Amino acid sequence: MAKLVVQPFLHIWDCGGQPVFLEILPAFLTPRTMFLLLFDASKDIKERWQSRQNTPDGEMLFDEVVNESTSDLMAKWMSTIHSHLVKHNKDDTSPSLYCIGTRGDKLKAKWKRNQVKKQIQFLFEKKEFSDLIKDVLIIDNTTSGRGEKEDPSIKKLRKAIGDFIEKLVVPTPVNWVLFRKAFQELKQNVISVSDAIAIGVACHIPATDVPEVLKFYHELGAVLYYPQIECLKNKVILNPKWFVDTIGKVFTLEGCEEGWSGTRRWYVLRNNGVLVQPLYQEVWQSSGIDPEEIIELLVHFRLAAQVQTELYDSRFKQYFLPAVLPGYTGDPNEVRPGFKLRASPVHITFSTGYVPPGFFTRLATAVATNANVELNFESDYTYAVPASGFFNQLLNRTSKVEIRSIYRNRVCFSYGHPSDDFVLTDVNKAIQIDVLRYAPESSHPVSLKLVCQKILKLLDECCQKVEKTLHHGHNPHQSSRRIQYVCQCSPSSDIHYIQDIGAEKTSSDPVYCKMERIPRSLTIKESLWFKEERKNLEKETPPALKDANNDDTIPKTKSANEASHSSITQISKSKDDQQKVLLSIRNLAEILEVLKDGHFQTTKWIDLGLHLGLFYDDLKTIETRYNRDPDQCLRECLASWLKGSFEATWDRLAIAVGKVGETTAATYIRSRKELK
Ligand SMILES: Nc1nc2c(ncn2[C@@H]2O[C@H](COP(=O)(O)OP(=O)(O)OP(=O)(O)O)[C@@H](O)[C@H]2O)c(=O)[nH]1
Ligand SMILES: [Zn+2]
Repeated sequence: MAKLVVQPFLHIWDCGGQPVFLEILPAFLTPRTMFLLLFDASKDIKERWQSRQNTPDGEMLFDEVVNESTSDLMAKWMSTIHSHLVKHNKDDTSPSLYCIGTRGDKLKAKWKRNQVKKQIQFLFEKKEFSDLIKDVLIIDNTTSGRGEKEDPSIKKLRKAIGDFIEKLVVPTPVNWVLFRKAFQELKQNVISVSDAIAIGVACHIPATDVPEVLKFYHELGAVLYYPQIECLKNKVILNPKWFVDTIGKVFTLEGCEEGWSGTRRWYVLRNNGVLVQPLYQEVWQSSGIDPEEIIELLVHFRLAAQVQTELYDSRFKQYFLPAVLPGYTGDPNEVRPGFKLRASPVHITFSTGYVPPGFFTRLATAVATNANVELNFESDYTYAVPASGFFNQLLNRTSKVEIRSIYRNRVCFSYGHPSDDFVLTDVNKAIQIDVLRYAPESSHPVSLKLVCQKILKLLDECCQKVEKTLHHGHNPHQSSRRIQYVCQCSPSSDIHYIQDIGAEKTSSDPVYCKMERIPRSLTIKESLWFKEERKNLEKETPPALKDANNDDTIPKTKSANEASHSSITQISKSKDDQQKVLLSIRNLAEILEVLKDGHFQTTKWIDLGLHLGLFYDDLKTIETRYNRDPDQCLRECLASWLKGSFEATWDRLAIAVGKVGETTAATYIRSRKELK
């Protein structure tokens, strides 16, 4: 082995808080990074965040106001960084994220600073990413570098950075260091892999080792090297910052300054998120990389998807780049009027509590490439609202509000032929799915029910693709993402979900929610997401229930709600009592005893937890906390289940126990609790 020398690396990425960076940056993060999340401590962190640009001559340009507060954005970044570190299995490293509130001088009173600090701490307390955050510092930059007068928090931060740089030092073979020095001397942005090999050989690195060395430097963020991307596999990007800036030209407003602003192609990009070939060829022609190769990279990271629209001359290629669009700040439930049938909203939720940054636009591009799907620009419409202002209201004036159908965080698609509308909206805590039919149900060859179910399947496939992209091919655990059905039990209540329901339910199964623990039938809008009752089960169903089901599953023409509500009481009465008894934490000892008597293998506790509906990440937390002791872990897992918002019954437990392969134990539970 060649002699090792220590080589310090320090690259600083200074990226704006603009939401578009949340989209681009995850593709370029490397694992050995210290993160400083900056926010303006003098502002209310619950207020909607507004993008601000400081021009060189000290002016401030105000950009879009987004639908997220500073605290939402901070939490999103924390969870992105967390998942970024997890995928690289960096659990051996100490946490390396600091939240830094600037303009501390505006908060004169100490209690005010502490209050802001507490608010930020509250964002990560008890979250799976809480261990990552080392400190929250409120700093006064105006004292920076002023010796004695300098804010002690700045000193603290400086020391933390210094310590981190020490740790960053990587023992590297001397010839590898030489190799990189040669790159730096070149002062070029990109070179070919064959040139890199020649340089490597000159530094006594065997030609066959060069790709490994390139990967090493890629991991450190010193170069970009993508052997897995066809068009870029023969290139080494020596200046990553330059590359990200080049790509960013179409994402930021920079292009406007360069004189393309008046053109149709620029308009189509700004307004519809469609990047046409003549535009990207022009923007990137002098970059030193073939524009087609840059586009392929964007496609690889799912920032772009090739589409066909009528917006531009069809001889040229077109790509959909939702990340360039402005954000939608209106009501997520607002849709184009005139629909005949609308499914209840469904949410895709995540165990972090937030939609992971970069997820939504990638989901949109993944969906846009599906053969049954088209971007739906046609559903742009205007509607009249009462105008604001005293005189306008006095004169009963209205003003027109233009609703566009495609935004960075809301995309309307058409699905199938004749088409239905299918809208995805990023509502921060979840991705909302709406499906609407504008044609009468009777005139359509495919039922909306079938369309809804196909859309769920399509979305699941697309989400998996996005997860792969965001995790660089590492497969994250499935259970961090879930489908939740928005409960329609009462129109006035806050958004909440139907509990304990999965795709395997049929539209005639009774459901519950946190507001209404008494089982009820699904409404027509909700039932669109579920299959019809399986026919072979019918003979086992008690007569009263069967009648109710028949009422509910036949396509209805009138008043679905009335029909379903009248059947609630019948269902709850007809069910076996023991089967429906809800278990609470008081039953924990008994459950443990029954499982023990049934010889349940405690080592299977994680799988059991998953089948009971617990989140994988929560189970992992239990595992670490209880040192992998199966008995303790099982007890905690069951306790979480009993305390959580699940419909905990002996029946559910027996089903889950059976699903993990413990069929004897499952039978034992059933016989002991006299279940069917
Ligand atoms: N009073 C006060 N002003 C500050 C403090 N920190 C930064 N500023 C001022 O805030 C303005 C913006 O600072 P920048 O460092 O450019 O902020 P930024 O968020 O990186 O902005 P971009 O570079 O445009 O993304 C500058 O005029 C700074 O002098 C502080 O602690 N107190
Ligand atoms: Zn409800």
